[in-house]
Amino acid sequence: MLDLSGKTALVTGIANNRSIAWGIAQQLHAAGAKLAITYLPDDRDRNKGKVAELVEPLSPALFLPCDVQNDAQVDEMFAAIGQSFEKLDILIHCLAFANKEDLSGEFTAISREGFRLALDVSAYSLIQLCRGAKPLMTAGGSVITLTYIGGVKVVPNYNVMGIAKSALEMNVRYLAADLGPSNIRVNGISAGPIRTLASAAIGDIHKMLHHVEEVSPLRRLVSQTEVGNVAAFLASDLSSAITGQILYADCGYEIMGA
Ligand code: NAD
Ligand code: IMJ
Repeated sequence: MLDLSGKTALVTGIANNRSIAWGIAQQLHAAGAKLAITYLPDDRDRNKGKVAELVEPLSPALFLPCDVQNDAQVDEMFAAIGQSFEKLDILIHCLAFANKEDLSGEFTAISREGFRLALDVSAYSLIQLCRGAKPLMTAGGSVITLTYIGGVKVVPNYNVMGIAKSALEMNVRYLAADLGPSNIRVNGISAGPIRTLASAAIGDIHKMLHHVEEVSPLRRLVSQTEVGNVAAFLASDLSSAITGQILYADCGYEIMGA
């Protein structure tokens, strides 16, 4: 098992026990990292309770609200981390959002507001979180985001999220170039399709999952734990020369032509 003891990690994007971020948090914890975990607050704080209960076994040092559309809340989150942690080593960006009606039907139907929302939450937020993390990453750092092949190739219904992932992947490269001199690495994991809250809501997802099971070289889907292991590697010093890259954790699906 790789060693992350002495390292601290900020993990965003846990909604429930199927979240990719949950798989990542578990593997970072298993490797010995100290965790700050965030949740997306809702009106009645129901999400807070749910996520708090789920992550309790990982005994996070910090548990904080973080809606990336709320600049003041993001600032408060980094202030709290700065006060509690000597330094921050690892940032996990594992979130995306588009209006549900923009994830099916005609691509040309996307509204200016729907486009803005998807790009804001799913792509701009990586820049925003890197800016906040930079002054805390005093011993260097590793930033990891989650992306999908729909940002490179056309996947039915992915629509505006494809544009957002494309922007996110280019953000990875510009951020890697910008933050490299501070010894902060920035990489993306392009995960194959996984059953989560963010995919369950999608029409035809079952067909898509079945297709990947049939076509991928490993003839199966990737698991949250396997994505977590790739994240642990990218977070660790074992990957110290890797930055600006998108690593596919998709059971080989990306190499196939048909
Ligand atoms: P998920 O629904 O469990 O996670 C999405 C997270 O985004 C949730 O925790 C949600 O609270 C958070 N979020 C949404 N809006 C937010 C905001 N304004 N501020 C802060 N957080 C916000 O689903 P998931 O599949 O685990 O998705 C995590 C990441 O993995 C996403 O970037 C997604 O695009 C990516 N991904 C998913 C798959 C898949 O098939 N599930 C494949 C490749 C990549
Ligand atoms: C999402 C839409 C269309 C096709 C899709 C997906 N396929 C996969 C996903 C084939 C695998 C899941 N994915 C990779 C995502 O990035 C999902 C992002 C997402 C999902 C929702 C659903 C609920 C909602 N808004 C969302 N915003 C982003 O209201």
